[in-house]
Amino acid sequence: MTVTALLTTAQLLLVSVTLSHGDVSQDSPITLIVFNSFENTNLTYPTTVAYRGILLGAMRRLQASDHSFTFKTREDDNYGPFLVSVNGLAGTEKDRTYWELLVQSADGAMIWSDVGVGCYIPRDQERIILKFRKY
Ligand code: B12
Repeated sequence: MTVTALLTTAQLLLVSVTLSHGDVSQDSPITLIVFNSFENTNLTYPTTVAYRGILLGAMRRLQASDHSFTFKTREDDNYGPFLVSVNGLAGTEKDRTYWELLVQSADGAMIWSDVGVGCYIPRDQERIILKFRKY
């Protein structure tokens, strides 16, 4: 095989990997909003998520880089990590409080996430709202 043929094969492989896997080096900017519905206060944290990465990963990145943001999860056998507390404030069964997970896309549409932080994959420019509320 000539050098040109080898190069062409390598280029074809690269194109096919890129098409199937996307640009793996690209992190997406997202915003985390911590909203306490009882006190009507919110804190805004710009952060990033890995390409097709989960929300929990973005929250861990943020916690590691910004010490004003902390959170704790509890592992559920069926659904994975349940978000128990944010910035030291925990939901309790006694008060029937919890951290709800809402998502606002770049076009402003708001959705209620039907999966938890371990399964949700944020998209570019999304605003993730962690809302402390009653159930
Ligand atoms: C009640 C309920 C809740 C209550 C639980 C508190 C309580 N003490 O009752 C509250 C309101 C807190 C809740 C919250 C959420 N829930 Co819910 N919840 C349910 C529901 C209706 C019943 C669960 C139950 O009582 N089972 C019976 C008991 C005996 O079994 P259990 O194993 O002990 O149940 C516990 C777990 O289910 C856990 N739990 C409840 N919801 C969730 C969600 C996640 C992601 C995790 C890890 C655990 C978890 O809390 C239960 C009580 O301790 C189920 C649907 C269903 N019919 O099963 C959805 C369900 C489990 N919830 C779901 C979701 C998506 C959420 C939220 C992410 C919604 C949101 N957008 O905020 C949040 C969790 C956010 C967070 N903080 O991590 C999904 C999970 C799907 C998935 N693959 O992730 C389900 C299946 C409903 C659906 N739409 O499909 N939930």
